[in-house]
Amino acid sequence: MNQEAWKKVEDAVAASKTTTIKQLFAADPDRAAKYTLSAAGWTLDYSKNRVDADVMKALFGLAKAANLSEEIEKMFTGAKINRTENRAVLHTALRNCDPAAQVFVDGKDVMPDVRAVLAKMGAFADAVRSGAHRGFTGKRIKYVVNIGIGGSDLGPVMATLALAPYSKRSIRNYFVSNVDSTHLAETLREIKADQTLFIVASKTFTTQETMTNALSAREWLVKKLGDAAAVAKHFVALSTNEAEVVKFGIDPANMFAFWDWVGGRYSLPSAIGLSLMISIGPKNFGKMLKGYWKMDKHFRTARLEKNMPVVLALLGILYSNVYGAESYAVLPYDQYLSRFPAYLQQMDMESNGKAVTKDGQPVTYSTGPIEWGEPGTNGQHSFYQLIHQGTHLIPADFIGFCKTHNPIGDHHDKLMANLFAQTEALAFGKTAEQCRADGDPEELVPFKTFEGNRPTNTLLADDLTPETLGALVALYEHKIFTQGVIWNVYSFDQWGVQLGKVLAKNVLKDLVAEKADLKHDSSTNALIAHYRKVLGRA
Ligand code: G6Q
Repeated sequence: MNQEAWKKVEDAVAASKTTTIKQLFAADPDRAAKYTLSAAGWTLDYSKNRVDADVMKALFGLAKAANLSEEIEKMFTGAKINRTENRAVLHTALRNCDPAAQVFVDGKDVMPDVRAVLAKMGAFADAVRSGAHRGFTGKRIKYVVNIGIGGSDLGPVMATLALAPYSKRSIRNYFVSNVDSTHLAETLREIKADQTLFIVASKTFTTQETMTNALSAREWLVKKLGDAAAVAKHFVALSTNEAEVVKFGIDPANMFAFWDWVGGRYSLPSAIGLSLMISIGPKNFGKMLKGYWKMDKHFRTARLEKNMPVVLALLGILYSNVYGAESYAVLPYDQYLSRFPAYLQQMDMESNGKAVTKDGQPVTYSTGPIEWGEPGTNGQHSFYQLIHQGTHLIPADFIGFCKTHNPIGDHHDKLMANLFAQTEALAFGKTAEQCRADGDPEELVPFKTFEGNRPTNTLLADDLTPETLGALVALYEHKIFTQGVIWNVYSFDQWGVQLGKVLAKNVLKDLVAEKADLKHDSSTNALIAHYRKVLGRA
């Protein structure tokens, strides 16, 4: 981080640190309006944060000192900003809805390929939905099973749940990710082979978990249908690796491509979204892309002070690096977004969970925060206690929609009342005097007092649609990008994930070897030996 700009942030915070959120509101009746932004169907109210004009100015200075605007341009125009893998970072090209747009990587415009794959996905999704594409025995497809993990799973799972109101209910979506055979077995119990489409989603097509699940699924299908030729009608692949797809036995005609400049955790708007597209249809998928695109354009063109992803990023940096917050909570007040926190967890923690700067030096400040959350109001009956009265500072993003897809009685008013009331209570707390005025006995006052001054952001949209979902995902993608730029880390590699892939292979050899020759540490050796003994291996 730029030292001079950082010092200004620290100075601005020091000057206002003792002022509480409550005092900030009391001092400025227009505060809510001043600290509210709109973009791509979303409104962000960030007034319930520990910031004043000076702190925000210093934070924007930090972004400017990191040349954020130039870095944004580099990403959008295909520069190889993922230097440790020597790749461009162009998930924004996947949802560039401008029919005349050109985006170049190594002198080649990638947009024609992007449009061609989208058209191929659309035609296939329509064929599955209409019944034009049928199974080997002539039956319609009723079950779609996405086999993938990490970036090839979490996005489609999250979005398929989120957009269930737009789904074709006669087609049921399943997602198998874990190499634990239970995940596959329990799914196979629910489906019928002659009505199932398996989508093998893997950028590399070499990931152990996915390949193991895909091979077992294929074996099951061939056994059930009694003919290996059935695979052609029941398996498609989403990948960048045609050679491996062919090796697996899937015809390239049934492969939907994407490219090395699409990171796994940013791949939902690529071919990886095929299961979602089959569920909600190409038209709705297109609307989701449009939502992403709107937020992309906002991020690229809005000045920093009015830029929603930038503001969210800077607030996150304030709490991580000045106030020492180690985590932040994302709390969607919408059941359809139940997997959104898990999806964001990967996006954020895999992107900025880095301890080395772009110059290869150890960072001297904390980077990627721990992200976690659950849908409201469930969380209120569990971990909110700690957010209100615990010793950790946990900034939180509250996400809600003014309208519901399921209007029943006054449920939605109650849901939203909870959202608004929580941010109010977190910011303003409850004083000892208020407790006494409420008649609390003196000995209980310390326990029933709420300090308040807990920061929150509130994100509101009219309703949860493909468009607002796309914009929401893009908002967090760009927030994370911005933080990576300011922390000066590479946000688009994931060597920790690669390490896991290699280590498991080494241990597997020792688990299954005829005779064990264990060369790990004493703990790992003992665990492997115990496992082998239980299974009767020498
Ligand atoms: C995402 C990560 C990782 C990846 C999975 C699956 O950014 O790289 O989560 O998506 O390891 O990889 P494949 O798609 O190659 O199977």
